Amino acid sequence: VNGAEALIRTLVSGGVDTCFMNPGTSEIHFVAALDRVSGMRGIPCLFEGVASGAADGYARMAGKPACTLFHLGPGLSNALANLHNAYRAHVPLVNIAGDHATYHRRFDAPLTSDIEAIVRPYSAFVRTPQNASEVSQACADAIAAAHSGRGQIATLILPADAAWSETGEPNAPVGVAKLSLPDASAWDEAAALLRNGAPTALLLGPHLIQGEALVMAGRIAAATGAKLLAPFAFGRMQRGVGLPAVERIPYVTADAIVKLAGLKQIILIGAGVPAAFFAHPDRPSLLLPQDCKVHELARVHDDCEGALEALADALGARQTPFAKASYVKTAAPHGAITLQGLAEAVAATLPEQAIVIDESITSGRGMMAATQSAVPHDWLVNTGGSIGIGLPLAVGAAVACPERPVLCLEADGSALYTLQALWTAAREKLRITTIVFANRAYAILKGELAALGDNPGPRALEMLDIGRPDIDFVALSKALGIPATRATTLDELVAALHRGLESGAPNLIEVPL
Ligand SMILES: Cc1ncc(C[n+]2csc(CCOP(=O)(O)OP(=O)(O)O)c2C)c(N)n1
Repeated sequence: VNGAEALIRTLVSGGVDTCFMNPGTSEIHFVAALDRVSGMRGIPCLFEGVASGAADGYARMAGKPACTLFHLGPGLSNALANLHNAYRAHVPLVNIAGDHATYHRRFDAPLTSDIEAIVRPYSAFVRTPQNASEVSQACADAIAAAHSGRGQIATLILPADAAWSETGEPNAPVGVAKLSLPDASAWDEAAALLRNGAPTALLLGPHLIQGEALVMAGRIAAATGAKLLAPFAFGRMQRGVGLPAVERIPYVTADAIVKLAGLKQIILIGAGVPAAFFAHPDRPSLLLPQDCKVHELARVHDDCEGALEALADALGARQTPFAKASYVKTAAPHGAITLQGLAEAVAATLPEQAIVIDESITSGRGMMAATQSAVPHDWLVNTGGSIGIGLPLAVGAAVACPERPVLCLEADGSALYTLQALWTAAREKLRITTIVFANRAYAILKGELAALGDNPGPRALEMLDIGRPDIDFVALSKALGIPATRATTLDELVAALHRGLESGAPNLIEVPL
């Protein structure tokens, strides 16, 4: 076998069987190996940011890493914005970039760059095997690193000669480290705080707003009266009927401060001290009241679930019934489009076990409230503030969960960073319904500009308009292979959502605002 085949075999035997890729010449041996090694599904993406965002969405839903394949430093650089989001989502990801053959680098051919330096800020692990015989072990170590803690980005840089040279049968075993529990004093102190009667919140990090951990948090909340909070940026939240409700800290600093006002104690479980998205000259960076005591029960890469269970035991809350959201059927809205009406249309049509990808920015502020008591579903949002994640996340989530409908709520400006994701969704026949909220503006930034106080000038305002020329998302979608329609009333939107979500195929709805 050559190094590329050894790599793919090691990936597949380590459970990594999906590769979102945009390859070039230096990765062509990896591509060729797809026909010689079975078990790896290659998914072509037309821009690297689609591949990195899809790998993030895949990992959030599959709970295991996909791999990516990028073309040297430039391909990797195109992937970085969504690698940033994946890094912030604490997902496992095996990130592979090709490089020139080891002996070719010194000739400074045009694509030469310092690949390790480009990717290091987002990678918990970076390894460049120097020859084919090092590839399998490097890959096994990368998979282990991707799985360690909560999930991390492990980058493998594969020189072309390490890919094409012959080597022995790959047999590197993948070892996975266990998560460590914090010291018992951490939950004893948390239990004492929860018993003292002061207004308290649990701030739940990634992986605690889903599954058993979410239920356990609900039991603790029911036993103690504590509030359940999630940061504004989270990877995946399970919600809807039957589950404990978790409140999301709002994006707008003033709203976040109001939400947290009155808290005397906060217990961090895999989450950091809540901070504003941006600093502002006359607002605080930290959102908690000044007299709020902060206790860290566990850090994100600890065994947070174990710590939560230990805390429940310390409180005698293991079996306490938790408060469940009860089902509320939302009536289908009618008439002219309003933001509240959009949220109701989503709540009224959301199918059971839908995966909602929310990059709706200003058009979707009412969506989570409207769907709190809907049928059970998952909610995925932007974790790193780098827009252009929604359409790729939808691709990754749909690949991970082909039997579940995916609803992608996408603002028009954000959609245009990674629109090529629609082509991958069409090619793979993914079950994604995308709504594009076409307000023809960077509306959130218009709000920021207005908040500066002086009347915004026309030249400044023009920078935030994306309606000149008008962008036709129906035509763009059709051009990329996805049937599309335009909904100009709530009735049309509800009908299009029913049709689209039931079609089992990709489709897109443009909603002009
Ligand atoms: C990669 C990246 N580039 C630029 C920004 C800055 N930015 C934040 S929001 C925004 C515009 C959002 O517009 P749109 O997606 O249409 O949503 P709207 O505000 O209109 O609801 C921009 C450019 C960013 N967050 N990430």
